[in-house]
Amino acid sequence: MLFYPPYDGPPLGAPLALLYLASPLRQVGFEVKVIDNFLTADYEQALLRESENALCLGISMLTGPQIAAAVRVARQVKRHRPSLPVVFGGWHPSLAVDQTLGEPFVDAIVRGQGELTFLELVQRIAEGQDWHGVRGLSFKDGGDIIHQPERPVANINDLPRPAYELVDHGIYAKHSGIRQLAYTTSVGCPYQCNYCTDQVFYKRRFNAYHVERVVNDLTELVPRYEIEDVPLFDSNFLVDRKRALAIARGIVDSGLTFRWDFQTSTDFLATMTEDEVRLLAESGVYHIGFGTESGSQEVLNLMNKRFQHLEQMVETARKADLAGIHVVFNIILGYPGETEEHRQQTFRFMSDIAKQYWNVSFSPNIFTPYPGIPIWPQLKKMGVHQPQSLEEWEPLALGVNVLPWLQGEELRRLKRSLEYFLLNNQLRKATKKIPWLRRNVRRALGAPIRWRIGKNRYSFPWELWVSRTVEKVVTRRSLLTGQALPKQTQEVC
Ligand code: B12
Ligand code: SF4
Repeated sequence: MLFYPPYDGPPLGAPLALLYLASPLRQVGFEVKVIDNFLTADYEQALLRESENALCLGISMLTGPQIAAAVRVARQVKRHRPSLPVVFGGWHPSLAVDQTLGEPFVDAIVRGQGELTFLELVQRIAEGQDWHGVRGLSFKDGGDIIHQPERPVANINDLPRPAYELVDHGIYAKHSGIRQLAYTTSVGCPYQCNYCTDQVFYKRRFNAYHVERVVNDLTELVPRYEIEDVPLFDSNFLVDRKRALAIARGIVDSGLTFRWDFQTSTDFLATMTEDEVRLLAESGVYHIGFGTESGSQEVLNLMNKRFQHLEQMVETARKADLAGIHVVFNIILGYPGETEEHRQQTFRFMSDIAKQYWNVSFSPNIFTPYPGIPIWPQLKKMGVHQPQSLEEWEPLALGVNVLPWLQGEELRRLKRSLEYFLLNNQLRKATKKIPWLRRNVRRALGAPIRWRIGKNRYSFPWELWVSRTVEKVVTRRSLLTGQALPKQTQEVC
């Protein structure tokens, strides 16, 4: 039994981690049940029912909201059938091993890449053998916690295709509104940003499928499951640009039409030619996410992002714009060492890019420290409280502020400048297609907003009051006509 706990937001296709884990198990004859809240609304009851005959329960977990349901379910199942091994895996348990294994309802943790370790463990359970010697596994033995040595990361070309056939993809489409197939062409990123744990998990090795495998998989799976959209879950898709372009060429040559998107860093896209970026678009790439993080080179250096330069962000926006690809620039605010001046630099720099290129949106967030990130020793010295139990990590959703240096008046100013930054971009987008409105709205609101961002002056925020009133009027009018409004995502604009 494999369980994917609910997270906030619509699904991004079926839970890929579980489909990856299921494949090698099914190849040697085990039956695998994938359970999540989208497939089974009464997932807690279903897990209790299924646990009667199960060999073990595997639970995947990220830091944040998934923890609550994972804990609840594991407790219930353990109470119901105490002898059933409960195994946790995924990013959170792998990065906070002792703390997670310290919980009474966890028997073992598969650290890092899971396919081979989990297969070996399940085989041992089925054969009634002990768990000593399973590389990559941490487990309880009586009162002791045993950590087996690390298992080297396997070449992903040697691992089977995820068991997509296990789930009904239409169910996820009902919730997200689009038929999606999550797919990974690579794991690992060669960089070492100080706030990211990819280096801990995948050891900085870019471990990627050969071009033929990706193209064959997609050309087979997309028509089979009537897929419209393929979000890639790679950490940094463009690390090998030649490979990425060959994949795009393969998709074009296949004659299939579907859209796909990925995340990568600006240094890779900026150094591609305009024609190469156009080829990505021609193959269906409609959106790319970038961890641009800051408009200050000093802050980027503090993050250990020396590989990324400001002019590359502009170049990325330009080339993607030419090709008709929408881009999201993620921004981290409040990183240790960032001053208010750095922050203003970021807002000014990003606003300037947005002024030139319509295709750019932003997703700004306050820095949230997750377990295992390399900068933790410095954070502790700076007074950040490190959660002391599994459940203390649960409220750490994106945007939660736990930074002692970003409180009070400074935090209020940050929030205000952020609101102005987002409003400026919303106005820009809202008035894009109507030139006369653009001219007038810009004169009335755009100029003062840009002045505020430039001068860092946010007292008497009349533009925000106006915008909120307009928003309310629009909402009321829509309710009157009975038209359902989508939920506003304030952070992405
Ligand atoms: C897609 C994704 C999401 C999706 C997942 C949706 C879905 N349908 O799967 C969503 C949008 C939910 C998401 C959310 C978040 N994400 Co996210 N996400 C990713 C991403 C890009 C891919 C994950 C993935 O599926 N990979 C493919 C699968 C095959 O790999 P995998 O999940 O790692 O699984 C393997 C192993 O981990 C292991 N394994 C996993 N589960 C289990 C279970 C068992 C029993 C076993 C034995 C093994 C095992 O075996 C698998 C096969 O090798 C990763 C980055 C990355 N490159 O992995 C970030 C990443 C996992 N996310 C991250 C973060 C920070 C978040 C958020 C916490 C941010 C936030 N606070 O809002 C949120 C979670 C909170 C919330 N909103 O619910 C961090 C992880 C931090 C952490 N400590 O958990 C990552 C690593 C990004 C990064 N580089 O920092 N994310
Ligand atoms: S470039 Fe992205 S994936 Fe790579 S280390 Fe930095 S944040 Fe992590």
